[in-house]
Amino acid sequence: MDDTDLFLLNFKGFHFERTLIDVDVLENLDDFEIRDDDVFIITYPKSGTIWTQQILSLIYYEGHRNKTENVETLDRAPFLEYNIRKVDFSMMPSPRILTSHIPYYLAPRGLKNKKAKIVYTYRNPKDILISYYHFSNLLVRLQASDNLEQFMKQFLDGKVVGSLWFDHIRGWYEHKHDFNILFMKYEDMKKDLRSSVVKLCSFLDKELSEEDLDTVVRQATFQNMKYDPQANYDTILKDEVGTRNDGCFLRKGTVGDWKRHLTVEQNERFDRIFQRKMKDFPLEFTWDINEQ
Ligand code: PPS
Repeated sequence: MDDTDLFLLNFKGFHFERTLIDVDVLENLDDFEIRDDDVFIITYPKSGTIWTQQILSLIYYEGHRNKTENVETLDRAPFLEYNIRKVDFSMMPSPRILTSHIPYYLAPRGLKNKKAKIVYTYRNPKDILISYYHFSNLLVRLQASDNLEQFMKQFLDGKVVGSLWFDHIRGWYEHKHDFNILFMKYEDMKKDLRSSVVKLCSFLDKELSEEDLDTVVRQATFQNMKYDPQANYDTILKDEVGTRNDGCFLRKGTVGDWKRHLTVEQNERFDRIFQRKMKDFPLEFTWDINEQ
């Protein structure tokens, strides 16, 4: 057993965070009862999960939009496998918004029968790497790294929660016909949040007035979420999960931060692996917001 195994639990070839996972939940994932109007947010870690949770909960629930309900984003769209607040999913009112990092092959049977909708948010993997590096050093339940090189090796070996990014996105994309799934690109959301919200509404069959759309967009900006205690995870991380430093979950929220961190050699190495693994992969990635 190396240090990595203290933090990771391998279930059917996929790495989960050991201390937050309930193996019973994993054993029963296949039978998890799906409702027709469920919507799942599925992501590889650090790809824009909380952002999508926030947007979808604002689209679906007027009480969140007009702030008459005081519910944290995590509880509006709880994690299926990291059920840290022990939500009884069967008691959640419909439509339920549920969140997960699972790979396509662990998805509940009902999802494979296209019973519910899935929003899969993806992000360029170099920014994920940097975001994940900071997050791993922040959270006591993740393995800290002395430097980026050490973390990059783990990330590229899939020895992190969520396993290999390449496998996660490829798996979901190549099996997209088995699911009712929409792929949302983090960088597109960053470039034009309003259009992204409109796209989501159309997929979810939700009609919002122009005014409501404006409200969703306003409340889902990085600046708003960072200072919104319901959305920024500050209390949850510090009090319930445990942190090592004063870092924030909503750290920067930008595109292209990797340029400030990767050396030329690291970047070239990353590119070589990316070319090899993602050859012929149809989705396009945006590495820098100014490139378009
Ligand atoms: S997790 O741990 O998997 O749930 O993390 P996840 O929520 O997927 O990813 C966290 C990163 O998303 C950024 N974020 C945002 N970016 C832009 N706009 C908004 N509104 C927003 N909300 C969250 C967050 O800052 C993390 O990225 P980094 O690069 O670390 O800042």
